[in-house]
Amino acid sequence: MERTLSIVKPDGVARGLMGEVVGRFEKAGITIAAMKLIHMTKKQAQGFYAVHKERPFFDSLTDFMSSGPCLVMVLQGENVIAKNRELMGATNYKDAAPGTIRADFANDIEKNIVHGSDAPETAAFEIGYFFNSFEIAG
Ligand code: 3AN
Repeated sequence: MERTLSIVKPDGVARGLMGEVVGRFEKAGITIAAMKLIHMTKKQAQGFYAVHKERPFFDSLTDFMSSGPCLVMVLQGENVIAKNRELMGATNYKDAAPGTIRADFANDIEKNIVHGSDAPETAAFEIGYFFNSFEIAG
């Protein structure tokens, strides 16, 4: 059993894609153990993406992530970190496999609809960034 953090980013929420993304998780048999809408400040977005602070896109990315509400979720299940990343598709929508969320909906490398943790350590940090233990069911 594994947990991962999923985010429907501000572009996905604004475009009405929350239901679409949640539906894909449900159809894939992934358990949603927690979910809430949040609107991050710039500082909170900088803290979340601290691993990317030296990257040239950090300022723009944290502006974007604090520009509107995000749907943050804890997903749970066997191998769920990899499963979620498979459903999301590659970071660059141009490289994303057909049928993935990013291939179907993204048209920008930064505003790419969803985020998913990439390893158990990052999942633990990212889940703890948004949720306390009482907010996670299951
Ligand atoms: P992923 O979200 O697929 O794990 P990361 O962790 O490499 O990708 O990047 C975090 C986020 O930073 C991406 N989801 C995307 O929004 C943004 N990003 C990544 N690479 C670029 C880039 N070359 N230009 C602009 N934004 C980028």
